[in-house]
Amino acid sequence: SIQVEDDRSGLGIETLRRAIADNLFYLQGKWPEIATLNDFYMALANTVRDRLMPRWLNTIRNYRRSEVRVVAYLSAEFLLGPHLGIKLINLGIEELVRQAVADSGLALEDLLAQEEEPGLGNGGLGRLAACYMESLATLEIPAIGYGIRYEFGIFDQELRDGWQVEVTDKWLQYGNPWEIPRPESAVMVRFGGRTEAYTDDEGAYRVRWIPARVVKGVPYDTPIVGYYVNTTNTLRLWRAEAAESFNFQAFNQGDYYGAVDQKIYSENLTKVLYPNDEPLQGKQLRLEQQYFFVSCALQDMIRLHRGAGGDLRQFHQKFAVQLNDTHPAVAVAELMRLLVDEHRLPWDAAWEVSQSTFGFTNHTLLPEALEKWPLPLFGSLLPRHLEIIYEINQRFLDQARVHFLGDSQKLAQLSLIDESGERYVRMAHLACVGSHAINGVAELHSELLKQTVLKDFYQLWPQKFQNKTNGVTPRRWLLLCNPRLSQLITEHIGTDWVCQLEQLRQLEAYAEDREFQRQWRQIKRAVKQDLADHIQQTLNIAINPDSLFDIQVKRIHEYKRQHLNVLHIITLYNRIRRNPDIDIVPRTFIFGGKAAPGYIMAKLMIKVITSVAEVVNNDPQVCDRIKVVFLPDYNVTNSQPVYPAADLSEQISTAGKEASGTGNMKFSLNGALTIGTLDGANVEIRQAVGAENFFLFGLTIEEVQQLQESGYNPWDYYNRTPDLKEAINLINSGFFSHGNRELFKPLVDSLVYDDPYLLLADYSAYIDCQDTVGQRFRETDTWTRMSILNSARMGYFSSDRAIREYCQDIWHVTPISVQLKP
Ligand code: DL6
Repeated sequence: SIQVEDDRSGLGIETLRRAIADNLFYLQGKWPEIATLNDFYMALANTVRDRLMPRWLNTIRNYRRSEVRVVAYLSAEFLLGPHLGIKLINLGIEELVRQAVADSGLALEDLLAQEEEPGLGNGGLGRLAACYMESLATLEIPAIGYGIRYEFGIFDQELRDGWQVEVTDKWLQYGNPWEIPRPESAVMVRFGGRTEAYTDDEGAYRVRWIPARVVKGVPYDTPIVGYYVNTTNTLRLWRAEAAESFNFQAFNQGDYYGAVDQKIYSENLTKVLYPNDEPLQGKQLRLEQQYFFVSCALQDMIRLHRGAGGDLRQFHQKFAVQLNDTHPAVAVAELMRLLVDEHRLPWDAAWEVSQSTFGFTNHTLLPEALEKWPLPLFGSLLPRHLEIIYEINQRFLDQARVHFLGDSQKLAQLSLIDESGERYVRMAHLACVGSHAINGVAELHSELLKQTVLKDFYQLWPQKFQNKTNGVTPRRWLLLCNPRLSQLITEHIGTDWVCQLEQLRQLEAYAEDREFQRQWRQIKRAVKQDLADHIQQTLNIAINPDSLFDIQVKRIHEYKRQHLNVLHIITLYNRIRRNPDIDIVPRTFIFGGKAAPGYIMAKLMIKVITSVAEVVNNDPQVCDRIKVVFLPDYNVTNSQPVYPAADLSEQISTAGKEASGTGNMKFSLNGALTIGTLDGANVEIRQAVGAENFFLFGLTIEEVQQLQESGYNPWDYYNRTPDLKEAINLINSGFFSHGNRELFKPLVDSLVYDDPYLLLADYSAYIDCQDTVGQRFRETDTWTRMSILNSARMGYFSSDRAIREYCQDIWHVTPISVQLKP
């Protein structure tokens, strides 16, 4: 009999080719002769989307069954990175598609490069949410991600004259083949206005909210497919629209602009992602964004639950909701409002449901990032929620009063309302009170939470506190980004590591194996060559692939101390200037990262890096022993070739400042050695890979605290450390700024007179440690062994492990395998 493959699901090379051509014609409206590369990308993306549609729909069908408990991950940011590559891998069709595309005369890599990544996040927190969504699907956990469909994500970074310039991100300009709008599932979200009390039909006292404005939330769904499983979960992102797209009354009165005002106001809500690191107080739009997506998400969950015949008193049995930092914390008040005001549950029953529903993850100890909203702003935007928060607070403080025997200072510290000066609503406190579990993102961070910012809550409810050390997905961060190394690993230990990262430990057996070491080195060399070629082509800087690739890529921030790295570069440079024949290990310093647009010092840090680069790279005396590169527009796409090419990973934050880090994990997984402080997850990485395979330096948290308490004076360090003084003086002299002595003055002054992040105190230890790195790099076999052991021992840092822990300890959910209905 003749077998014909369906064009929308078939996986034969010929079928795939036909499907791509078909999509090019019917969806893009192009012949191959006039199609752009982007047209081909769109045609291919739609071909792939077709092939995951049966899995997606069957997954949704499965979750409708009422007994299934679903994780709802609420996050203001999802930094997904490009879809096509990971979807090909997870569907197991990469090679087939490569072939089909090649038969049409195209290279898959060229099509992959067309994708504009959805940059719907700032950095670590948003990227973690993306890794978790991927692991949830791979582990076959019923889950849905809820967030905001920003029209403009994180800005694109350009460098002009060495300065960061922000350019609007236009990720949607050519359309997005990965999303499906669902206008039929839109919900209404209210803002402003007032509340009024009334008595209902049964004589009960109730409150209704009479809003001033209503905005429509429209969901856009994106499939997140797991690795070699049918489970394809949904990421549901909300876009704001006008409730009435046109105000006809105003229009009829001749007020055309008034008529469209409402539309503009509403659509502004989800226009743009806020870059972090800026004080948010007073940013009404940001609070509107937070409430908007939270309300959309909860209304959606309630609709789904009731649609499946569920009782709202059992809402928590249907949904486990995780609050990704405080950005969605207003969910606690919104769920109470929905249950009490709209669905008429008694307060106590509603509170029981809410507390059983929510878990809260904290991602930072930096005081400036702990959200609090001025009371007048909060009250004018969400008047009913403020009343509910007062009620929650009163009941909570009554409970706390008993525990702390009326200690009024304690109660003021715990209160959901900060009344120490201008009054604020404290979002972290709301999240803590409204959740049954609170977690930090690395062991050290979770401990510090208990000792510092959430100390009083820990005293009250120690049982609520947990740790969930972050993890990264091995599919994107090894299999996809480093195919050569993945293949070598698979050849030696099989494929199980992809979903059981602990299996990498089997590589330990090869750590001393000369032939394996040779192959390991060969791959690192090839990947470094690729990055060198890319840098040559895009930045016109020649770098030596045999030099030590010393890489620091992350957001630019004083606490992350990119400027400490710069002081090391200048120190090496001074050594060469003093002794031009000095024998040092050739190094290529690579930086990448964005600075928040309003963070002047971070922008100056970028300028100092690029200025040092300009001088050092062009100084003939240096003879190419040092090269400095700043990779512009660091994002997920651009990061993927970077992690595999690193010899050394810089994780040099001041102890106590980095909650966890996840870049540190991606580097180690790809065989880079770390130079790092005892901060965030570095502590656990070092334990895992072995202290002898990690370059540790710097003050511990206790030492940082002691130093600060005893009156830290950076000026003394400056004066008593000649190399440090020389490096700082060189910056100060205008040497890197064409004689301009003013340019870097704010940076230098901040270091020598204030130095809140203790660079000067850590400088000598850092330089000594870097010298050890240099020596060790020359011992090629030793270095290779250390590199292999780093990868081999990174199993724990898989996001699969992290998600399993969340499932077991917080969400109490279990996998269900999705069957495809023929
Ligand atoms: O947990 C993910 C990530 C951590 O790895 C970083 O250490 C931490 O800085 C980051 N936190 C944020 C802060 N945003 N807020 N709030 O992105 O989270």
